[in-house]
Amino acid sequence: MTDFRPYIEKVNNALEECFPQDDERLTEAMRYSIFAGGKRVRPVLTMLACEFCGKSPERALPFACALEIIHTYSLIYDDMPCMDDDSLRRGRPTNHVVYGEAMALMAGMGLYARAYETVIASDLTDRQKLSGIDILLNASGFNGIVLGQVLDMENNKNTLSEQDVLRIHRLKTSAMLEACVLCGAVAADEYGEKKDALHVYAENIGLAFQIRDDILDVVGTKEKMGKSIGKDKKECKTTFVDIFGCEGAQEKVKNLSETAVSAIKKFGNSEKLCDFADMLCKREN
Ligand code: GRG
Repeated sequence: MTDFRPYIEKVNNALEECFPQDDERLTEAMRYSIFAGGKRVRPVLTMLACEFCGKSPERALPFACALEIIHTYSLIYDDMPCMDDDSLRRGRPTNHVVYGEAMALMAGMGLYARAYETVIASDLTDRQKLSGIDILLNASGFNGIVLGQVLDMENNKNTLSEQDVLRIHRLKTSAMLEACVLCGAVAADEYGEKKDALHVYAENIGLAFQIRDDILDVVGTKEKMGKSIGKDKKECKTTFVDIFGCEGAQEKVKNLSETAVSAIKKFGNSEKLCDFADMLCKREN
């Protein structure tokens, strides 16, 4: 199994450069969530996609950071009282619990802007920057996680079909994972077959990742997950566990992972992405 820690270390070092410490409470609030111990799934995936396309994974670091920053911003907003109203995230009190709602709102906006500044200030080419920003805006905008969140806000009557749940998962979670591999491909100047294969891979691991999240919301522990569990049931959200049961849902995870892996396996250099898919399907947090 590939050791992903060296990738995580590179991401953390690059994120340090994006958020130098100063005396502003806003900086403290942004750093609080960025360095709260997230798994760094999205930035590592971005780097692996670039490497799969035959270029050094470090080339994709500006996009990797931008994706982790946008993801962190979405988590701060997801936890706010007007959304999921949660007090625990990444094993710590949520941003608004520590800094207050108004500051959490500002920290989120500051993070979102910083994501794009990070790309613009990088030494990527203008074409890479423009393509990457287009991908980031699509995934984080009203055709991506914002719409996914809105549909999920309305998912509170336990009445959705499998297709409805799939749509929410695609928008809320897969869109960002797809953006990761597409940005990785852009950083490697790959616009052909490998990019298409990566897209299929990410659509499938994105869904698998969210279904595993639904399962862990039922069988996981607060300590391992670092966030509240049992929320889907409490909020009457339809999930894959409701539709297929825990075992059936895990079977879906396995099938999706196999489809993801088969999309990239015909190319060389796919071992790390295969290991990554495997790790995501078996994750306990
Ligand atoms: C702020 C852009 C923006 C949109 C607002 C709140 C919101 C709309 C969207 C939230 C989307 C959301 C919370 C999706 C959940 C995806 C998910 C499975 C998150 C957990 O990801 P992990 O497990 O978390 O990678 P860590 O903490 O390890 O990074």
